[in-house]
Amino acid sequence: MALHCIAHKKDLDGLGSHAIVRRFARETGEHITHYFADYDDLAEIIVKLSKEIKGEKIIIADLGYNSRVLSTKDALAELCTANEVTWIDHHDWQGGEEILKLKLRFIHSTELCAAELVQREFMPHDEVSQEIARLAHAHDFREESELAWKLYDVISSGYNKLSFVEALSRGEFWNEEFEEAYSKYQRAKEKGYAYLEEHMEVFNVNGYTCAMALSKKYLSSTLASLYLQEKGTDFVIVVYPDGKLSFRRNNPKINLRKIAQLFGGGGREVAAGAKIDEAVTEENYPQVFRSIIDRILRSGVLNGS
Ligand SMILES: [Mn+2]
Repeated sequence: MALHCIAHKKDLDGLGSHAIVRRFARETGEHITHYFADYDDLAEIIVKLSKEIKGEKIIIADLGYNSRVLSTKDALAELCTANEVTWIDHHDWQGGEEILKLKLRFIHSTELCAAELVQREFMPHDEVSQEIARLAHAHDFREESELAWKLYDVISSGYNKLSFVEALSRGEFWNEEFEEAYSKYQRAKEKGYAYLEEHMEVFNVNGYTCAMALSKKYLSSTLASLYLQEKGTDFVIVVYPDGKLSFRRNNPKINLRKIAQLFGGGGREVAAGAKIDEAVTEENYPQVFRSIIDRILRSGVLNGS
């Protein structure tokens, strides 16, 4: 039986999940195909596979549902009926109940990261998989682990995802190529932070403070938002040139999921994302910032402070 692994492409949890499934496939001798997905292309992959494969095993990991996935429910239903689908995730599934009625195995916990769930399910006694899961957990839960954060920088540097997954799946957690990608990315990161600093504004929204900044594309939303969070404002918004928005908070009273929903996005209370239909440039970003703040003010989601 052939195995198809669809998992998040942007962080150690997603690529770690890929690596553990790859190790599992090596052990069972199954042919594996990896799909490096994000929320904007998951629906497309589902539609494509629903037309192409039958009688195979599909593992979806570290990806929650979103409105685009809901809109491809028929294709997903077809995919689940014709194949053996396991969906492993740790995001908030409130609102995704329709999907869970389909013929699929759903493994979920918000206490663990996706790679840990994948490891427990597929490689429960394998030490290398346990180590991958441990590193993914450290990064996902923002814990201290030098290696986990260095690996995350390698991913953020644009390192080839399949090569990365292959190395991890062989128990190779660091090598010369990783080192080179990592050091190059340190210089890019410094530039990215300087740019963020120069394109940042602090707003007052219904009594809450918000640091918002325009980021270069190569600075990941995790790194950019962590940088802004250090400013100590109640919440932060990272804005990307393509209109992508990333929300994080310092103040637990703020529900970021609700704010992201104002812009057609979603996520969790503690971390959420959205996208506006507008390119954000050096020229228009102050107006874009203002209109984002205005929309939050008008919505009243932060009222009651
Ligand atoms: Mn994750």
